[in-house]
Amino acid sequence: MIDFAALRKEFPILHQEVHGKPLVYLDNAATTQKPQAVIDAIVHYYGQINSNVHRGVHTLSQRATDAFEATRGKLQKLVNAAHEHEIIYTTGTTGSINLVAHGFRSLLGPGDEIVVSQLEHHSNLVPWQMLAQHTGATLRYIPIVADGSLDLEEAQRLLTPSCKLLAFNHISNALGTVNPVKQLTEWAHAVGACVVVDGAQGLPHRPVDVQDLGVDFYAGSAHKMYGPTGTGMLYGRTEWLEKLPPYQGGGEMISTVTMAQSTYAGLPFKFEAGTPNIEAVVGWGAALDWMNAIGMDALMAHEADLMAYGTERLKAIDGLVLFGTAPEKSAVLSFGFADLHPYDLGTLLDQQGIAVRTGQHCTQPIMDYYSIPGTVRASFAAYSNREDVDRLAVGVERALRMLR
Ligand code: C6P
Repeated sequence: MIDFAALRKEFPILHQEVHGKPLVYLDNAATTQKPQAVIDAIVHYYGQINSNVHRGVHTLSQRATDAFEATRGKLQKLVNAAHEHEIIYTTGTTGSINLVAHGFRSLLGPGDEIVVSQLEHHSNLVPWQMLAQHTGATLRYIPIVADGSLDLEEAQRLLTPSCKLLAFNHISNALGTVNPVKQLTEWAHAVGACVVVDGAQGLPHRPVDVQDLGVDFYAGSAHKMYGPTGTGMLYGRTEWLEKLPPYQGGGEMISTVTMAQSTYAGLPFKFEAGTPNIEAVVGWGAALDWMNAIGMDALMAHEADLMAYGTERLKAIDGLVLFGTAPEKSAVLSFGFADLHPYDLGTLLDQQGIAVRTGQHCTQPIMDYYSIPGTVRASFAAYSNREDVDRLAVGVERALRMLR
């Protein structure tokens, strides 16, 4: 049995006041806070083993390399990748998706189609627009329906032999919708398309088994799962990683370099040019250990309780509209009021020490679908509790009295 109240004490940042009120941090979909274990791992890295990786025979470099590579093994286990070399370190989900999109420049042309959903973060949309512009391929969109889930009939219609690539998220950051990854992947593979999943919100909130899901690529960010900013991963199936050309050229990604030409390193290093964000990768390893100690089942049960309680508390507020009511949702409550701008509400919540995100959440097509300027988004993590939800509900009521 996990003691979630005790676990909250491991996050030093949560124990402070903002505008004279105890902080309520409900912006976890933007980034999670870091437990002491992660902070300690980074301090230890810089205090004891800082060195460049894969480059020196000296002891510190080997220690740094071991710590750096240990995280790759943990990530392989986390997503059940068949091989460790299928985990590529990147700068984050955005970096991962751009790597794939760039690689597809040499694989697509006019007549080919890229299918993306309307539910995407701009990170899983703009790179495909750029790819379409570059190659002459056509971009098509799976629309969303009123509850914020994907129109699956339309998805099936769009998945024709012309579709060479399907990209969608595991979980929507704006609405919390959990998408049927396995089903969509099966449909895409039936027409020969490659499947790219944005797992920025999937990895922190759901178990991920890339072999069971069957996906070709799965992207994630450390900072959304209690780890540091500036690093992330791309899982890629070996066949696809071998097919894609390198993303960036530089040190580490080569096998031989002459004045005339270069040959490239094997996986995963072919995609890891330059000195990586070593301390962040090491810190991510500590975050993965921390999450493992809780276990995904306990985490999901905890967050499901907060979602049920939060939905009930918010729905009781007069005039509140909840955006995203799909049957399977995760850790996000997005809401608004017909007569109020989300920024005004967010500002008044901040005055009460409550941190939420307001606006479009980098998902403008979703906001356009609902014809709204944005939402107020409360999002949960392991350390969130019912008291946070109560403070949010009371805070919203108070803000409403001030604004109306
Ligand atoms: N969403 C949010 O507040 P990066 O910035 O590369 O770590 O992650 C980008 C990204 C991609 N896909 C999804 C589904 C995401 O949620 C995010 C990041 C944050 O919702 C910051 S915009």
